[in-house]
Amino acid sequence: MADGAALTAVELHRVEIPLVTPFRTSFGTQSVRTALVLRVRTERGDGWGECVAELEPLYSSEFLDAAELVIADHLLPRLFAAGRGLTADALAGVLASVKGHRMAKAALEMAVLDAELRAEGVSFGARLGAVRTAVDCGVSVGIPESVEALVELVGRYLAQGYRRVKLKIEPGWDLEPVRAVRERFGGIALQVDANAAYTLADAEHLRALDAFELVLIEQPLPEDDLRGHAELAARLRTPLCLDESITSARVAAEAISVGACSIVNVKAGRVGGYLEAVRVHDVCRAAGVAVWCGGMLETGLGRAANVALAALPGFTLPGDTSASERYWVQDLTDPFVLHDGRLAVPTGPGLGVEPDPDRLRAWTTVRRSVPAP
Ligand code: SMG
Ligand code: MG
Repeated sequence: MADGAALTAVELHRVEIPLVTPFRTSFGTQSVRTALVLRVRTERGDGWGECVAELEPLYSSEFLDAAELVIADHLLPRLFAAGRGLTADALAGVLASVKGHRMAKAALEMAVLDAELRAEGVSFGARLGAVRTAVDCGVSVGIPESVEALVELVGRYLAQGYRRVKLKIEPGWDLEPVRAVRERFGGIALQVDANAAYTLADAEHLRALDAFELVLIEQPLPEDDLRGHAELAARLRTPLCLDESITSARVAAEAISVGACSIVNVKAGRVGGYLEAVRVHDVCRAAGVAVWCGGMLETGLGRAANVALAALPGFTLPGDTSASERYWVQDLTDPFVLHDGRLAVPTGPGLGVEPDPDRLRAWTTVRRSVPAP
């Protein structure tokens, strides 16, 4: 097998970018996004990737320092050893002996895929199977200090054109904020995300959310509790959606078959890459389960890939694919701008966007380059 372009070096840039508003979820608050940007250098040109692991292992077990270490010490040696056998399609197989670390693997796959597509002159959207030129966008709203502040914030996002609003909830911040937003804004598309903050003992309490005609409730229970989600789903009228639990297309198929969810949030980092994300989409579509594209506060790099993914036919609900200005004063790439509640799918080769070299340099706190041996 010699149809790939061998890697000659990989650069790891740890980047810190301040968020325009702090983002609070049930597991913590972020005011600055620390991202790991990868640049792969290959015989046929460069490619960019972004690792969505968070600074601390609070969303999932992965975290940035671990991702950096596993990439440098365990994943790159395997990619270098693959030589010209390394294609984006082959990458997951090359790394399969390393267990877990899906966000780290996904970032490498994204960069290798980007290099490949740039060399071929093909866009991410075309490669993944996009059928739309623009995607409907929602916005994910963190937990602010008060219900009044929340209503104010939601009003601002709706005025900007977002087509759906997602509220973060946790015990003690659920019925009241949801009621306030529903009463103030009428029949908007509204959904909630609990980031696994509840247990099955809260089933009756969560059932009170049925009164608000939500699009869905996202990940109310722990990541490994498919059975609990199935029991809860049977007791609620509101559709259950899984995020953290869905770590592969196989798990998606299992979750659907046991009745643990009827909608799936697709995040490429969480499932090990954009190619597996497409397989999650395929499994769900075949089962008649709607999917939407999740978000991990990506820079324009990850956003470009997410928007391309969200243009696949099964992505029938608006995603957490918000415009650059929802997150940053300035994005790492040219900004993604909302038009009529939609973002345009990039059409250029690969991701169709690149980091601005000056901003990348200015915002990088640690940079290291790992050359091929
Ligand atoms: O990228 O707009 C975004 C954030 C979307 O709410 C969002 N993501 O559980 O779905 C989720 C969270 C995980 C990241 S919180 C830092
Ligand atoms: Mg979520």
